[in-house]
Parts: sequence; C-alpha cells; structure tokens
Amino acid sequence: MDRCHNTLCEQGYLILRSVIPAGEMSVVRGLTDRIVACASRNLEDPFAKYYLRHRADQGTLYDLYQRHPEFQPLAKIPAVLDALESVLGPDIFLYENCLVYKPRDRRNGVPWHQDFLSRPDEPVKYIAWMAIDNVTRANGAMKIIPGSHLKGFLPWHRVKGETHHDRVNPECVDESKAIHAELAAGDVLVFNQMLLHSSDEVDSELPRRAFRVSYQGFDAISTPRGTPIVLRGGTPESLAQRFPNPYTPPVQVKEDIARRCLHAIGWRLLKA
Ligand SMILES: O=C(O)CCC(=O)C(=O)O
Repeated sequence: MDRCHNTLCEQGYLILRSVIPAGEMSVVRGLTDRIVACASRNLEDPFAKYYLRHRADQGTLYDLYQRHPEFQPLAKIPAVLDALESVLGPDIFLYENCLVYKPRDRRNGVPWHQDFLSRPDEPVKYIAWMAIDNVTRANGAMKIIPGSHLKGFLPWHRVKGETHHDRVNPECVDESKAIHAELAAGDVLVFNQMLLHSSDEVDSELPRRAFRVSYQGFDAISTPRGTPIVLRGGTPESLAQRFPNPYTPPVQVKEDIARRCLHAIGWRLLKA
C-alpha cells in the first residue's frame, strides 16, 4: 500500500503486472471482438439516451461497464482498487469507463493530453488502463512522462472536430522524457489524470485494446453522465461523516410543491 502510494504520488503512475485473471481476460477478449464489430455498424443504440454514444470511428466505445456485465469484474480487480485506495482513500466510485483501441483504417494517434482537462475543479481522478492485448511500441503503447502530473493542469487548447480534441499546448511537453508503457495482456497501468500521456499513430495487424476506467474518491460526487457507481467502501458511517448536513430538497422540488399548492388553492377559490 505504501509502495503504491509513494510511486503514484512521485511518478504519477504504476504498472501492476498480471492482475487480470486469465478467465476474465478470455471472456472479455472474445466479447470485445463482437462489440467492436457491431459498434462499427453504428446501429441505433437505446442506451445512448443514458450513456455516451459509441465512437467506433475514433476507437472509443463508452460505458462498457454499464452495457456489458462481463466488464464489471475488471473495474473491481482487488489489486487495482488496493492501489487506488492508497491515493483516493477507502471510498471509491466509477467516474467514467470506455474501451480504447486503434482502428487500422483511421488516424489513430492520440495527442499529448491530461484527462478531463475541462473539469479542473473536480476532485482528482485516477485511471486504470487495462491491457486486453499485448501492448508494445509497434501496436501503440501509451507514452507517458513520469512525474509530469506534479505540474498540475497545464495550458491546453481544443481542436474542434478532431478526435481527442482537448490537447496540452506543445510547448508544455518535453517529449525527450517520455517512455513507452509496454504491457502484457492482463497488466494494468494506473495513472494520475494529470500525467501527460499520448500514443502514436500505428498501422499494425496486432490489435491494441484496453479497458480504461476512471475512478474518484467521495470528496464530491458527480459523473459526466449516467450515475456514479460505488466500487469500494461507501459505508453508511463513511457517508454520514463526509456529508453530515441534513437533506434539503433541491430548489426545483420546492418550486414544484409551491406551484401545486397555489394550483390547489386557485381551484378551491374558483369553485367557491
Ligand atoms: O489509448 C490510447 O492510446 C490513449 C488513451 C488515453 O488517452 C487515456 O486513457 O486517457
């Protein structure tokens, strides 16, 4: 626990080797082939109302945890949650999740960025990037700059219409310090959202798929969409300690009640 905490705090990342059980790997690998094949047909998706639309053209399929129960054990791998607990504390929820892969016929590079750049005021998030295939430089390993998270959020810009549109300004990235995070299938790269990362455009026959899960502690509870899903902790005592204020209904609820009362009074006066 201390080793994880120190490495994640100092380097901003940690690689956990062979932590995805073999049985789960083979289930997820077969399923992923089918999910990608179907998503590539861009069919109508009843879940898009609740979750993000898949972007097969960008190699990103969203909310697999919610859409396919086979992904749920991956988001709860004890070794990953233990490492996360060392930096996030005992209460952890799922903030966002997606499958990331590199479609061969597309511009599939990912420019240098930090995650959730447009939400800098939210509590810190850590990401577990779970290798479903062997990941090497040749098929598009993640490039990371160790320690870069220590600078906090860096100046960034948005390139409209582009895949991975939020990018850190190039002058803030010292590529000479980058390393490739090569992983075997079943390894997990855990990193701080502020760690600078990217991946090269590749044209490889070898698939490069990863299940990417973002986690947050309970300092504030919100997600970009859907609902937060508690993955560890969340005891009633912990909630009571963190959120000790009595419940006050949101303003809109109060307004609805007031409107209904006025309506009822109005009817009675009309009838009288
Ligand atoms: O899969 C990639 O190449 C990049 C993924 C990424 O940027 C991320 O997980 O935040």
